[in-house]
Amino acid sequence: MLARRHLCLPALGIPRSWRVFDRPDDVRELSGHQKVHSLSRELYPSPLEGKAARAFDEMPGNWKSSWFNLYHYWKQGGFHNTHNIMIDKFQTFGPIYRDKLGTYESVNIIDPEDAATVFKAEGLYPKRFMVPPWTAYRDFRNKPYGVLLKNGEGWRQDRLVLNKEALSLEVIENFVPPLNVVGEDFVKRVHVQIGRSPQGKWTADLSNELFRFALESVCSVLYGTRLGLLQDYIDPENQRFIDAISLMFHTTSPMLYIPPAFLRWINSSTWRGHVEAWDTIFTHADKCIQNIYRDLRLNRKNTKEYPGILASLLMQDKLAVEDIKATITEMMAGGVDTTSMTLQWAMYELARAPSIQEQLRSEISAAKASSQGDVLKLLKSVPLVKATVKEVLRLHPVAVTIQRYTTQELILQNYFIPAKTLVQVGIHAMGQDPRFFTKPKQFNPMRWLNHDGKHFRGLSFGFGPRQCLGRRIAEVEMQLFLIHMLDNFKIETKRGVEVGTKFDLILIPDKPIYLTLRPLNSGP
Ligand code: 2DC
Repeated sequence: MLARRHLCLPALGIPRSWRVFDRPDDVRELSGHQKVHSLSRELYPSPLEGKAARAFDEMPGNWKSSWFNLYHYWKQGGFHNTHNIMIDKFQTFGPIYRDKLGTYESVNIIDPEDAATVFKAEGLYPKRFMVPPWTAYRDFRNKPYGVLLKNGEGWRQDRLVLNKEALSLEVIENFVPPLNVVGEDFVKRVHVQIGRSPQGKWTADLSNELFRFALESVCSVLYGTRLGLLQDYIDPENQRFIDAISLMFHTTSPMLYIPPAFLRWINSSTWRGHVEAWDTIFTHADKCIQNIYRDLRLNRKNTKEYPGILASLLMQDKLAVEDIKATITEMMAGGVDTTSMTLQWAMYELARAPSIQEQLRSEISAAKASSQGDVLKLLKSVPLVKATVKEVLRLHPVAVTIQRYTTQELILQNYFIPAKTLVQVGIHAMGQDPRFFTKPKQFNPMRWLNHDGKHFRGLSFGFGPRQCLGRRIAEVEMQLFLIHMLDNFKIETKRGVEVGTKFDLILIPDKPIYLTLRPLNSGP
């Protein structure tokens, strides 16, 4: 590697071994001196011959002493602060840097045009960073991987079948009725809580209420049945499941950098907690799955209503039952903290922007009037509600980065990136950067409604065939939640309380958010 460095100087041209380039089909000017190439998959002699592109080993960043870095990182509170440390590093090193923390090696980018280059070259089998403790747990317990953790042809086969059931535009209409009812039930529950308070409003940290809402929602779509989580008394097993997911995420973050096998060997509490958490998750998901399986075999399933994703997959018989179970478990676990935290952030932002609440309310009432009870139609006429969800995810993404292993050599910011390099798009940092979003601190859903300046900026659910499988469920769930909540309540929060972000594998609020919900047609 080092020896190659000076061979890459323009006068000498690019060494043969670098020249496995695909033909750039489009070369855009960035800021005058940088060029970004997006590559087609065809093999072609390098037209970059003679152009200055710097060697991989010249890339800025602290990637040489990984264990020292990790120590430093830990000292900075890095296990809960990854997102802020990334922003600092982009400030220090510029729009691309190399990093190595413990065993975790990566190239990090922030520019949407670089993200475009990476995604356009991702190939047929896009591969993201494989969260090591998640595979370690499955290996340890001898459980099959679901689609989240599979790669290659096995991934693609499953994914094509699953897309049809969970992601394609035609199936959205199946999700709308169950998710709409769950949204309405949440509103009913809030009315009950308000009724119990002498002040006629409800002030609370809504985290747990929203966890329940999110689990109820995702299960209504996966299983086509209700768990009954929007009542005062709920089955403690469901609460244990919810708590296990938070613990699972929490114990994952240290194991991004320190191999799980090592933590297992020293019998650390992180590994033990992690195994316990997944055990709880799998046991409960298994129960839910078995119930549906039994109902199907005994022909007890109502054939008129949408049977849910699980039943639909089982009836189709295109995937092995074990694979279906593994993926449904992932979806059930993945659908709780993600949407609930996003909705919590949404209400926090809306509480601080009463005029946007008003704008949304007028959009919603107009859409309600014109759609006459057809919820699918309603969803087609609320662009500002949809933009609100996007804007919340820009400021508060669930995932700090979107990652891909490169399948071929690339040039990013004029550096050579070898094939099989882990490239991370820092979407959290991108969302805060004035180069890519004007007035980035401002919560402004309207920014998503004009058509320019959005190129590779809305990456909250990832991109392409490896994007979030739960995306459509999450979107419809969150849009309907906001529609019903805004149509019924004023959302308020204490002035002057700034809530920050904490990395707990996913990004979450760093302190409880207290929200006040007040019925719309009552007083101030
Ligand atoms: C965490 O550096 C930080 O949707 C790492 O519903 C890189 C990384 C890789 C994969 C990401 C993960 C981060 C955050 C959580 C994500 C995950 C992929 C899927 C998962 C974004 C950014 C999530 C939350 C799934 C979880 C499903 C699971 C419970 C089975």
